[in-house]
Formats: sequence, structure tokens, C-alpha cells
Amino acid sequence: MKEQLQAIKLSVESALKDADTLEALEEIRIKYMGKKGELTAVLKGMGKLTPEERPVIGALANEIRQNLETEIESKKKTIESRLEEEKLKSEVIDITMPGKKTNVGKLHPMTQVMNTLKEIFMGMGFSIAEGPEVEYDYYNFEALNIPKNHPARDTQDTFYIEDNIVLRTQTSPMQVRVMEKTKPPIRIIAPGRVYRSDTQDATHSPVFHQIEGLVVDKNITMADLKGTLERFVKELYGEDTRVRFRPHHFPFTEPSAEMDYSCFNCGGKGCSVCKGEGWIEILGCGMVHPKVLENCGIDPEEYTGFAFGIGLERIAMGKFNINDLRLFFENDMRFLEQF
Ligand code: 2U9
Repeated sequence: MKEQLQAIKLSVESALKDADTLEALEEIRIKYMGKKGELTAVLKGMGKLTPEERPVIGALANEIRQNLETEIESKKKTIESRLEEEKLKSEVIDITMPGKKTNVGKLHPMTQVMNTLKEIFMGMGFSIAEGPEVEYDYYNFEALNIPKNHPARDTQDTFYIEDNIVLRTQTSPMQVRVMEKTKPPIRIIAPGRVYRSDTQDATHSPVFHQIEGLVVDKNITMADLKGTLERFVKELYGEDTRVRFRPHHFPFTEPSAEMDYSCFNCGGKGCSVCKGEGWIEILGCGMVHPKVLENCGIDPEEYTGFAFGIGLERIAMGKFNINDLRLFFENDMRFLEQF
């Protein structure tokens, strides 16, 4: 039995030397110490030994078992730490790898300009009024004191849907709708798309964007108009910007004017941006015509008001240094990605 145990001891040692996986270790444990294991079998046969042999063989068998157990335990630890190391190595992040490009969406340059202007006017207490782009002839022309024979009504300039329905040529119809429903004080802007039957070129498009404004209350004067619009331009182009008003004519305002501001590029000296003028036109304005107030159910003896209209494309072209209006409407990604 002693020889048998010596043989087991040797074979255990050599088996352990070659074992380099957790599975192999488990196989060895079962082979020697499992229920039907070789060492277990020897220990079971101890009963047949003489009382003198028993302690000697018992001690030897125990030594082999303990050895086997500690060896398996320490091998197991080595293998486990090696596996852990391999896992960490395979999971290492290589920070020198090239990144994946994600495309971030951007606001259309027209939307950016629209938002800037809306915010300036909202900061001055204006509310936003929005409405239909397909309008009745009445709201687009008649109520605004644009008579039946006026050249603006010509099919050359206006898109007609039906005899009395048009694509709005300005956002003014929205202001008429508000005046019909609201008792002054009124302080609104009407932003949006408008349509005119122009042949398109670098400075004309059949669709473009406007912000129109309307203030109606008791004792509103031309001084309120000038103060409000000067404040707006200074908010947009800076405190050093100056403005001037030139007399003009619109059917829906009386008196009417156009407003210029000192060139943002040269400050008024004259340059290529302002074509040597020193001034750039930005908007039309005027005191709301008494007939228009009356058409909308507001008594012109009790209330007065001022109105203005701003074309946004020209402002965006100046801001982004763009020389062809059509670029705004073509939606070419190579153009849009630049803003
Ligand atoms: C009501 C009464 C009066 C709106 C106004 C202008 C002057 C004007 C142009 C600017 C450039 C149109 O986009 S553009 O081509 N607009 O010059 N608009 S006063 O007057 C109103 C509006 C509504 C009820």
C-alpha cells in the first residue's frame, strides 16, 4: 500500500505540473480525491491494515492529500490571476484610435436671423401673432387700404389661388385679424413666409420672410415709432449704430417712411457693403392709416398706431456675407453646414 501511495504521489506531482487551466485542475481533483478517486480508494482500504501499519500509511496518505489540496489551491490562484490579466489586456481602450464623426444639426441661417429678431422684439414687450399663408383678398389687400385697381394686386405680383384667395404678399393680414378681435393696447409682431410673383434672381425670390410689427394705443405718435425702431437697430447692430428716416409712401400707413442704419461694416464712411452710401435700408414704417384702423373696427379718433415691415433675407445676407438669395432656398448641405 505504501508503494501504491508513493506511485500516486509521483503521478499527482507530474499531473499538476502540466495542468494550466481550471478545468484540468478540476479533473485532477476528481481523479485522485473524487468519490471514486485513486487516493479515496486507498483511504477506504485502510480498514484492512494491521494496527501497526495504520498510523504510518494514514500519515502518508494525509500528507499526499494535503499536498494535493494546497497545490491545487495555489495553481488555481495563479491561473485565475492570469485570466484576469488577459481579460484586462483585451479590454484596453486605445485612445489613439480615430473617433466616429457625429453630424450635429444646425438651424437654417434664416431661422437664426428670425430667432434673433423675434427675441429683440419680445424683449421690448411685443407678442408673436402667426396665421395662414393662404389668405382672403380682403385681409391681404382690401382692409389694408390697397384698392381694387392697385398695381400690387396685379397677377404679375401676386399668386392667386382663386378669385378672392391669394398667397399672402406680406404678413399684414395677420395684424388685421388681431385688430378685428382685440381692443387696444396692441403690441404684436407677425413673422413668417410671404409670396410674390417675382422672377427670381440674386436679390428676388418668389418666397421670402418678413417680420411686421404693429402698436396701437391711445396717444401713440411718430416719436414712439422712431424710438422703438432705433432701439431695435441698436440691439441688432450695436449701440454705435445711427438711423435715419426718409419719407416714403405705403397705402396702409400715413405718414410713411423708410429707415436706414449706418453701415455695420464702415460705420458710415462708405464701403463696398453699403455701395459707398454709408447707409443701408432696413425697413419700411409709418403711422397706421386711419382708414385701416376703421376697417378693423378701431376708432381712429380714440386710437393711433404705428407699423413697420422688415425683410429678413437682406439682413441674413449682410450678417453671413452672402451675395445670392437663392442659396437660402436651395437647401444644399454644403451651404447649410457653414452656419
Ligand atoms: C397693418 C397696418 C400697417 C406694415 C408695413 C412696411 C411698411 C414695409 C416692407 C419691408 C421690406 C415689405 O419685406 S418687405 O419687402 N414692408 O415697408 N410694412 S409699414 O404696415 C402695416 C401692417 C399692418 C394693419
